Amino acid sequence: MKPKISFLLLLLSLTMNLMAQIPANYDESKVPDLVLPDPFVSLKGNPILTVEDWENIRRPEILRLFEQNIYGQVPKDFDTISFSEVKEKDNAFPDIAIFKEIDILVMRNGKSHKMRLNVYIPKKGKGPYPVFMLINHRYQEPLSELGETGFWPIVDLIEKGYATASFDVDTVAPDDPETFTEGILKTLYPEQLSKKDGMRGLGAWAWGAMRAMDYFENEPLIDASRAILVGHSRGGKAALWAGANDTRWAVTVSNESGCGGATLSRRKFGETVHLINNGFPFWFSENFKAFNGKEEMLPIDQHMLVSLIAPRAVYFSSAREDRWADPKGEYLSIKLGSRIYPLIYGKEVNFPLDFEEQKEPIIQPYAGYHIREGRHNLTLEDWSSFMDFVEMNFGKK
Ligand code: GTR
Repeated sequence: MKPKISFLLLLLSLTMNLMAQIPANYDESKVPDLVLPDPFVSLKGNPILTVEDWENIRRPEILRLFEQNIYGQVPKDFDTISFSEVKEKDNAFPDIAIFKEIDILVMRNGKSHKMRLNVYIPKKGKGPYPVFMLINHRYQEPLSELGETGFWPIVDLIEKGYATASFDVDTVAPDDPETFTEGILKTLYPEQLSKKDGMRGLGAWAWGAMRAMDYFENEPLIDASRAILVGHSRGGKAALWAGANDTRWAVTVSNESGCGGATLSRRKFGETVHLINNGFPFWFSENFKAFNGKEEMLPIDQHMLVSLIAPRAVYFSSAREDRWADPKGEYLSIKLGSRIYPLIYGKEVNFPLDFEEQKEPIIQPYAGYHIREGRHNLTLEDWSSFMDFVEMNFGKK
């Protein structure tokens, strides 16, 4: 290598290292004034006022902008999908639930990939049951511990009359910078790896949620028209992206998904685009890296994910001490994004309070929110508000 080039490369890597060390901002007075892209003006500059214009013009534009700039493509094509029941483990809750371990086998271009879905269906009452589906990145913990921590409170959900399912993200794309391609990216969609707007980890997990939905549509004991997709943190980012792409989800829930999920990137509070791309370079598309430190150049912000989920229901939750995920940004994002319900769909949705005054959960049709005390985690307290929100929404149908 010529000395001049190697010096430039050295300088570049030093600058990148320095940037990576920029500490997160937690000072509200240093948050930039928010100038957000308008969901209701098309790329051609035309106002979007009707459901027709929204669904035919603006919604596809926004979806494509998220795909191109943040999450990458979500390939929807495959040749075959099949579901088979495997029984390896005992059912931890034999008195109250039927437990099914389902292998979902997907084939494309002569190659196949298998992902595992764990499903619990109530024994009491009469199906088909509505289902809570969790994108799980903590699956390695024993089931009993998950039950205790409330991360996946199977018993509570079953007792309330819901079926519940979850898959371990690693069975779709490992959550690891070295091995993330060792799932569907290598077997089913290798061409994505060479694209700047190609799918990466989060997109793959969203794809996994869609295949779980394919299974629900084939399971007579489950009511796929009343399916709720839940994700915590990185799982919440994937859940929002799946909810935006796949209109079969009746409700999408993000728990503390923060940067690249629920919160507004332009606030640059807590985790930033640069910090997340540096920490997790395999989660988002390559194109997202161009916005490191340049959030204001993004043609979209995360409140527009909410508008992609409408008119279906959406719920965000935050934890007071989870400043890395920027609770205020999460609240503003749903407050601003949910304006689509009244403005386009003529449905009443109100977030009357400022973030600082927000205490009680907002349980109302279409869009809800809560902030609880404590740290970054998915707890029973969170789930019980999700269930309240779902009950209110399904009751209204
Ligand atoms: C953090 C990451 C966050 C969030 C979190 C989690 O380390 O910076 O974006 O995804 O992990 O998934 O718990």
